[in-house]
Amino acid sequence: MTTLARAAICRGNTEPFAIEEVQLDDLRPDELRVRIVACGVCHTDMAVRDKQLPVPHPVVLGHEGAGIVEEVGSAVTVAKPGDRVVMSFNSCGTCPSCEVDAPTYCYNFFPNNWSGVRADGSPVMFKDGDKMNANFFGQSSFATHAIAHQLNTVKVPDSAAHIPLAQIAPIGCGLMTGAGAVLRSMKVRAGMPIAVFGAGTVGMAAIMAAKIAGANPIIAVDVNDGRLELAKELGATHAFNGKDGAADKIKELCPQGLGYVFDTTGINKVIEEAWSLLAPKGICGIVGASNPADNLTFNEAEFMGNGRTVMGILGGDSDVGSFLVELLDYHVKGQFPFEKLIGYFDFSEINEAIEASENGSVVKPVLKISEE
Ligand code: CXF
Ligand code: ZN
Repeated sequence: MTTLARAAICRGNTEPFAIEEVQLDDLRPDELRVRIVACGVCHTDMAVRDKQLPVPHPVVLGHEGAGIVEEVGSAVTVAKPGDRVVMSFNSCGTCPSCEVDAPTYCYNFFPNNWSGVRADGSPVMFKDGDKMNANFFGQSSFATHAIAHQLNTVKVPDSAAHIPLAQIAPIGCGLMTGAGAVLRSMKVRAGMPIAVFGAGTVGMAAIMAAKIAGANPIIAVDVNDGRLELAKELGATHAFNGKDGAADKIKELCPQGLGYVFDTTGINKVIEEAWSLLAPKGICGIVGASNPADNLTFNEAEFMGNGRTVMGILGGDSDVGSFLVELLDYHVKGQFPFEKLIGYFDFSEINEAIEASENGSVVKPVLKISEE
């Protein structure tokens, strides 16, 4: 028997998201139905709205959901009805990347996250009896209810029982990406200098994680002075405006070069300049969404002679389950204070939340969808 839900339907960027009635399919053995309490808004939702990613329209987006499990399929072991859960991206669990706990590079990422249907082609959502594209990142959490999966659902540990789900919701995307880039992908060493370019959710998470790792100095670069102030509150030891000779200031501060540069801007000229600031054995981590036509140019002799690494990073090399629990532990201890990035909106204000994300007035908008 299908479940009735209300979902925000995206029909492109010429009309606002509209909250309408939909029906959710019955659960498969490895699926959970989650009553959504809250969902963060991410720039990837807007990239899909703007057709920059190959997700079919109309579609129900939202991929930073948190909620309470209502029902589970027969093979689900990650959570049971009544559990508080947070959701992240989905993966196949069996490809060569998943086999080595690197699901962000899942060979079957598209069918499991962006096809609009389950990986086997069946719809998870209907509207007036017709298929509705959903299963976005294995959830589609801009809705009162979502079908999630065994591999993208994490039970919130009891140690975080006192933290509201609305606060925890955004942990499964940008926060995980920035923190994972520092702690898992680049494995930042204590005492080494790092510069983070772009102080949005991913950059701020990287700065908080760099502090956890003991990096020093931790340099934030952005073009927005308000963001730079917040970056300092979260752990940056220095903050330079990118419009104001940031590279020269970094060279003056760290004449031997930087152990790590981390780019979240996706702007090739920013990345090339950041790369030029690296010390011997330095790592340049890249996560920013870029123009698909862009290339990067590096001097080959400097690249080889200094033993530099240029590292493309997806989702902070997160393995979902254990890493999200680790990040929640840092959050509970006050070492990962991402609540400072959040601005809350009612579900009915979804278009205002998106606007706040796009105009930069809120770093991480979170929609409150139901009471906990
Ligand atoms: C994703 C990209 C693929 C891995 C998880 C995070 N980004 C979403 O916005
Ligand atoms: Zn995202």
